[in-house]
Amino acid sequence: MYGGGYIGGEETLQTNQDDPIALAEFEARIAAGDKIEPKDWMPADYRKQLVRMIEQHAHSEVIGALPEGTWITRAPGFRRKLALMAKVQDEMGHAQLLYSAAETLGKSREAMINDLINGKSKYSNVFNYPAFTWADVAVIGWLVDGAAIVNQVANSKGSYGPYVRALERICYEESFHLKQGHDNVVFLATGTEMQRTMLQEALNRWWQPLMHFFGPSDTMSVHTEKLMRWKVKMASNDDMRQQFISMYVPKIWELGLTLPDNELKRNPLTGKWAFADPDWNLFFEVIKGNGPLNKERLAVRRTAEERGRWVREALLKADMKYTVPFA
Ligand code: FAQ
Repeated sequence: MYGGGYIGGEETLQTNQDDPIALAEFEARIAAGDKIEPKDWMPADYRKQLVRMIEQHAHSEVIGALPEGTWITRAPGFRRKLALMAKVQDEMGHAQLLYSAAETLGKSREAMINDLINGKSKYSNVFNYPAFTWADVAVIGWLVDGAAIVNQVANSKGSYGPYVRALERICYEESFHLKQGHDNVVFLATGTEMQRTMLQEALNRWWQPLMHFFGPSDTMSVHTEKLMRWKVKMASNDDMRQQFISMYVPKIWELGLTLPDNELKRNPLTGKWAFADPDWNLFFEVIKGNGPLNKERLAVRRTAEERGRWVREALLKADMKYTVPFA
């Protein structure tokens, strides 16, 4: 029996939610490194936090397919087009895996999709920006995927079985995406003056959204403390940001590119990087729905949902045992 949580989008309270013995046993299992499975007892807030986080992650994969997706028809050359198509398909596959993991916690896929298109659920800030040129696609493939890997490799060691198994598989595919993004970046970085300029401009555009990607600084983060105690989140926002910077800044500089942050500097004694504090007001505006492309992104998904309705209904009438969310 579920230990309390969402059923069909409604939150239900189980009688033993406040049972201190059950909670102590649960926390002991987490501390011992056990995986929690869907039918195990769990505190209502653990369930709620997981639904929130996995659902936001799934939505990010769906919306994240859009900036690159618009470049499939314009990819320079057949091989790059094939690789990009495969990547975009993978991202949608990740969404499927993640929605399935969230469904094990009792929230229906339909309720999740509705919350996305109605603007009730969040998705990653980074996908509310335009991909003006092919260099934006290269930067997304290398650095947005690189940032996602930092986060997902950490969280794949977490406590909730269905989520960590989904993340393990996702990480394999993201590693391929990273290589295709890196290949595109190196090609442009070693190309003509015009290609290098195009790449540098894209990098300048994406740096701030990438700094925001890991979430608000630890002092502003609302959920980190509890999520880390329950091993849902395995590193804090600032630690993940620091890890990303230390992995990628040297590689970016090696290519002769610059970053729009004059404060970026590695402390040789601690190995830690100093960097300019990201503009958090801008971040909160973007995640509230006021970024450059939030409205357009949701409008695209809403249209896809409407246009695919007849397919879902036809499949249901054909007595299929599952629903097809993205026809
Ligand atoms: N964007 O208390 P915290 C990808 C919200 S997948 C939007 O620190 P938390 C693949 C947060 O929800 C990318 N909102 O939150 C790909 C909360 O608001 P709420 C997605 C954000 O959960 C690549 C509030 O701020 N990855 O890229 C963001 O402890 C290329 C307070 O924040 C995941 O979702 C943000 N960046 O830590 C696809 C991974 N950051 O809900 C296509 C799983 C924070 O209370 C192409 N998620 N907020 O209203 C996580 O690891 C965590 O949820 C964090 C945030 C680290 C994102």
